[in-house]
Amino acid sequence: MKNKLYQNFVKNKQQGKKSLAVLIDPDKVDAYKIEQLITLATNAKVDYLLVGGSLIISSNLDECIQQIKSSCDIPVILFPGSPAQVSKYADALLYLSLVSGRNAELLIGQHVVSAPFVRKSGLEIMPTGYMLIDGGAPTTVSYISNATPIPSDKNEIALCTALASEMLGMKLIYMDAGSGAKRAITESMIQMVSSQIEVPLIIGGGITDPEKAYLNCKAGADVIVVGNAIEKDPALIKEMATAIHSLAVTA
Ligand code: 1GP
Repeated sequence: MKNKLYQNFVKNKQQGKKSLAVLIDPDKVDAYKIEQLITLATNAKVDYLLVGGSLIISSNLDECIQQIKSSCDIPVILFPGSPAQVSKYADALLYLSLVSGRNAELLIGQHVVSAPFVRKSGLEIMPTGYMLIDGGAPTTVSYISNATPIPSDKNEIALCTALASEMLGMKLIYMDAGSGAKRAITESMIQMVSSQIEVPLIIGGGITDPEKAYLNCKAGADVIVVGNAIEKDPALIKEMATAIHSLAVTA
């Protein structure tokens, strides 16, 4: 089926089913760690594995994804910090446009340069309006992107940015406080944005406990992304998944 994973996102949203995506930074894992994460993720029924990072130094992206794909059925979605992080071994690509910033390179420039090989990769492409929200301190993504994040209390800016992205044709909105953010995105911002957009909403950055993940979902997040907290304590996968999956499915 064309756009199989995206159809899955949409179906889950319609049914009120909330999902957990575990973010794997290829720089921070070795083969042993990947195996450990996959076992925990499979047992916890994790919905997606996101692979990528704002800055990747090692060159083991393909190997990392091949290992994941050979040991589990959880869909692998690329979350690239640059066009160099495109691997044909994944299932899909968050085709990110940094809509909260005014850096033309990250809005469209890098997409133009990499378009032919992204198309050739055969990956499912998910056009994503990527919004950086201030998380209380500079993060790797805010530094690398050279873009000012949306202030954490400016819900209306977040809403207008998300609405504009949706009207421009973005199929997903990803609001991110940045990896390791001191402050995760507020429920009031999530609520305001989710109540007025139709496409699935991904939330991440600084989510360290299951209660926060649960509250984010109740506020309207469809997919919760957790990276750092799980890197530090992989056993958290189970608690996060249980909290997120505990929300009632409506249809
Ligand atoms: C970062 O949203 C992701 O882009 C995940 O953030 O590592 O803080 O969980 P954390």
